[in-house]
Amino acid sequence: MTISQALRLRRSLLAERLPNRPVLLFSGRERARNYPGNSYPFRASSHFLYFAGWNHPGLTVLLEGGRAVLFYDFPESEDVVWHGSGLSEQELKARFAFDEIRPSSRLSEVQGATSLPLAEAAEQLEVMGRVPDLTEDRELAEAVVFLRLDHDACAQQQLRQAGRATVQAHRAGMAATRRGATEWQVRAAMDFELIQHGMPHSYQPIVTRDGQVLHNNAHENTLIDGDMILADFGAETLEGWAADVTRCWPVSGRFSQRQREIYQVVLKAQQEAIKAVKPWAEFRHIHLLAARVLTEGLIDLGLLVGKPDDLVERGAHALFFVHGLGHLLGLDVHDMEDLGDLAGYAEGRHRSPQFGLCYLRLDRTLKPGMAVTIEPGFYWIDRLLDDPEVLKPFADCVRPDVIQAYREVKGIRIEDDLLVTEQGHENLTPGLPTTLEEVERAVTGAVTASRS
Ligand SMILES: [Mn+2]
Repeated sequence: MTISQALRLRRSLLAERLPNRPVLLFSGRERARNYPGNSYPFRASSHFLYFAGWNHPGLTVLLEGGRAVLFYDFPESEDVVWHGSGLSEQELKARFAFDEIRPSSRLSEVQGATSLPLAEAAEQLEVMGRVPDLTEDRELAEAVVFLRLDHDACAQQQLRQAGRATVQAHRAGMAATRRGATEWQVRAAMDFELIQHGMPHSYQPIVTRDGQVLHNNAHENTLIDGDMILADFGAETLEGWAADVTRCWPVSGRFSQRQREIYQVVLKAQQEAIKAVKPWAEFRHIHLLAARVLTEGLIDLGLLVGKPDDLVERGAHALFFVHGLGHLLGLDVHDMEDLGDLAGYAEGRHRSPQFGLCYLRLDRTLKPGMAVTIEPGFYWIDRLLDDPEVLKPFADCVRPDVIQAYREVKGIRIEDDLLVTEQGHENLTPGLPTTLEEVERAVTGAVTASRS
């Protein structure tokens, strides 16, 4: 399925769900870096990309009855001097299946259109000097969520592409890791792979020895023996589809005993969770399954004491596994999170107030065509584990003396991307070192032959 076929299909499916309702979608504006002539790299709104395909700023598309009208001003001669003439009308129509292209001045003729609840929409229209009758539309948002949850053949291809480039980047990061290198140097080796694929990141990379800081985007540290890299790093294809993968590996090429123990526990939780990914499974149950497997492992190691089910119900595991098991994946790395929990939570379901569970981003029944991440983790977060007030409610089930011995583990997360299929699931990020032995071999270089 080509991109233009996919775009036509998506537009007609939207028209089927919302007949007689014209919809305006906006690509968004370039963001100035202090002054307009120097902008941040542009990335169009994902809803726009899904239906219009063209990653270009300042665009509006009108979807009506399955047709797509692009509002676009072809560059004037001064623009051509600086930026080139860009795609011609014929090229735009052929590549993105636009039925018609109108100058943006004709946007004012659009009557009674709705759009998604995006601040971006109002802002872009204001810049164009024209605000048509535009209302926020919950039914439209629900229809878009319905369609974007179910990845078509074109989207699946894109997700696989993003996955493949991401796997190569992680392998390159493992191979480039050595004592005395900086985190930046490891990241550079990973970036090199993406750039070779012509792909940007799908989110700000995490490549750090301090994986216990959950969203740590700094790379200044010099690596020493005993450190472990946590890399949460994903590619985005040219059409905008994301991968999201995390691996951890030891700088020395050998995990320490404590790292090894915890890594095995997290890996088992991940593997059990992946096995449970299939149509009609409840993602919340898979999250709780992973929490239970992790808790059993921590009981075996002596960090926790008690019955696994009781501990999970009380949220004791969340002292270490603070976040949710995963999230939707698609054009956004947390797909459609711009719509709040409308995509992540099925109708009538809401976030739990409990610490840990409140960070679960997905509570839906899995269906074929959905893509999700599976990413359990263990974190030694001193703000939590050194605080007697935090530990107090768990005084009967945590062993502070044993916990202290695992401080050196810092953060371990193992994350893969899964497509739900009729038969169960497809791993979109296969072939990445995952077991302790595979990871150690990849760091020490014994795995280079399999990269060709
Ligand atoms: Mn993720």
